[in-house]
Amino acid sequence: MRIDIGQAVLQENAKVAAELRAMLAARGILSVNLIGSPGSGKTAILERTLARLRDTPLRVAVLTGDIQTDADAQRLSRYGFEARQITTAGACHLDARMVLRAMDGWDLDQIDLLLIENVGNLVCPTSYDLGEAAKIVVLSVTEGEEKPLKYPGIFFRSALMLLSKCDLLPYVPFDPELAIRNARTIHPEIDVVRVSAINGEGFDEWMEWLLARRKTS
Ligand SMILES: Nc1nc2c(ncn2[C@@H]2O[C@H](COP(=O)(O)OP(=O)(O)OP(=O)(O)O)[C@@H](O)[C@H]2O)c(=O)[nH]1
Ligand SMILES: [Mg+2]
Repeated sequence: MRIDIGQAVLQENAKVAAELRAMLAARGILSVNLIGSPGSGKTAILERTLARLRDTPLRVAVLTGDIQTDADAQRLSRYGFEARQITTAGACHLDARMVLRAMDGWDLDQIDLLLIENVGNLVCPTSYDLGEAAKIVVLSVTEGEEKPLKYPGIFFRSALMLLSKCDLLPYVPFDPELAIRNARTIHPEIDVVRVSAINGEGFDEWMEWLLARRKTS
């Protein structure tokens, strides 16, 4: 008998993710899962997002995944919200059980929005449902316009592409229109917001996108 371990792992993850999704839905918590290459700017986006969310009544919690170190959780805990690190000790993605475990002890009735930063990787996190309402792919302008074509899975599954580091556009040979066309070749309905965590470009639009999701989820 041939046992497909990969499939079994994904099926088990799907079960836990379904539990997680039901748990979050029962409490009206919106959860989003940010996925992108190492250094694409996920934590920087979340830092600026948390700074903006301080001006809203929303109660936010953040989970951030890395193979080693709690450096990102330290950065994210400066904004007055709960932030916890998940260190995967080698795994190139978060899974639903890691998320469930990391939430242990949180009073879910005190949370409106759960922001999850996945391990920096454009491939492995794609197949792992974390019970989120939406996956968001972060592509920075230093990575090349062809990335959506080379790594189609994550672009196909994401509701939104955050095109990050747009402040660098004058200095790098990157055509944002082509990158967006490529993303929409893979996923015609994908939303796109151009952002810069350095100068705040696009953050009004990104916050609007996020808060609109909360109303509809
Ligand atoms: N110019 C510019 N640099 C940025 C921007 N966002 C992030 N950076 C820089 O890019 C580098 C990586 O940013 P991070 O936010 O740590 O990236 P990350 O995706 O969280 O990285 P991992 O968690 O390791 O996958 C840092 O040196 C940031 O200062 C941006 O909008 N513009
Ligand atoms: Mg990070």
